[in-house]
Amino acid sequence: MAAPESEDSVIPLAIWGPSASGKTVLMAQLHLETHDGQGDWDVYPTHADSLKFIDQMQEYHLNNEFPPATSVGLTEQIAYEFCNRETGAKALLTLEDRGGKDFEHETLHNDARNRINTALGLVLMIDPTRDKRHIQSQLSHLLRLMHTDRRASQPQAANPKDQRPIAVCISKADCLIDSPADYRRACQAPDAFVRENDHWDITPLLERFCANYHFFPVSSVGVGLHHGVIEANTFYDESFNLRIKTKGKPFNLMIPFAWLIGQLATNS
Ligand SMILES: Nc1nc2c(ncn2[C@@H]2O[C@H](COP(=O)(O)OP(=O)(O)OP(=O)(O)O)[C@@H](O)[C@H]2O)c(=O)[nH]1
Ligand SMILES: [Mg+2]
Repeated sequence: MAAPESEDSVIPLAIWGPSASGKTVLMAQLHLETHDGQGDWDVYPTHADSLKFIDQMQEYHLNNEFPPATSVGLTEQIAYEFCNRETGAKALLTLEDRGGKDFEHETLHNDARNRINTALGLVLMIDPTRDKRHIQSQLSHLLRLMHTDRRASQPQAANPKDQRPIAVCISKADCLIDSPADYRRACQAPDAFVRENDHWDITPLLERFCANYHFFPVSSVGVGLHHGVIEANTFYDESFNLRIKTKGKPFNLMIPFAWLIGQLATNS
C-alpha cells in the first residue's frame, strides 16, 4: 500500500466499546508495546494530544497500574501513524477514545454516532467479563442504530448489510485462556478461537448486519506461562486495585488494526 502522506489520505477508524470494556488500555498499549523494535509494526503518535495521552499512560504503565476510567464527555483525539517494518506500508489513523458512558443507550451522543457512521473501518470492543444479556443488548442496539442510519443515508443500497471492515475485538481475552493450547489457538487462529468460544451468541447478530467482520481475542495485559501452566498476569494489591504483573506479554493488539488497514488497502 502506498504511504498516505497528506490529510486527504487519513484513514478514519472509530472504536466503539461500552464503559470499562478496555478501550483506553488498548490504545495506550498499542503504542507502548510496539516501540520495542519487535513485531512488524511501529505505532507513532502524530500530534500533541496523542503525545500527552501517551505520557499519561506511560506513568500508569511504569507503576503497573491501569489508568482510571475516561471521564464522561471527555474525548481523547489520538492520531497514530502505523508503519510496517517489513513492507514499508504506512497508514495514518485517527482514533477517538471516548468515555464509555457516551456509548450507553440513552447517551449515545450524536457526535459519537456520527463518527461511527462516517468511519471507513470499525473496531468493536466486546467485554467478555460482562454477562451475555448485557453484551447482546448493547451490541444489538448499536447494530440496529447503525443499520437505521445507513438506510436513511443510502436508501437505494442493494445490500442492506454494513460493507465496511469491522474488527470485533473480544477484550480482556487473557480471561478466556485456560491452557497453553488455548493461548496458541487465540494467537494463531484468532477468528476461529472466538467462534469456537462464542458463549455470548454474538455471531448470529453480526452475521445479520455486517458483511465483512473478523473476530480478534485481544489482551492488553497478556498471560504468564510457567512450566506449561497458564497464570493470570494481573493481581490485586493491598488496596484491592487490579494491577499488572510484569511477566506476561499483551497479545493480538496490533492484528485488528493490521487487518483493517489490509482490508481498506485491498478495497481502495
Ligand atoms: N484482565 C484484563 N483486564 C483489563 C484489560 N484491559 C482493561 N482491563 C480492565 O478493564 C478496566 C477498564 O479498562 P479501560 O481501558 O479503562 O476501559 P474503557 O473502555 O476505556 O472504559 P471507559 O473509559 O469507562 O469508557 C481496567 O481498569 C482493567 O481493570 C485486559 O486486557 N485484561
Ligand atoms: Mg477509557
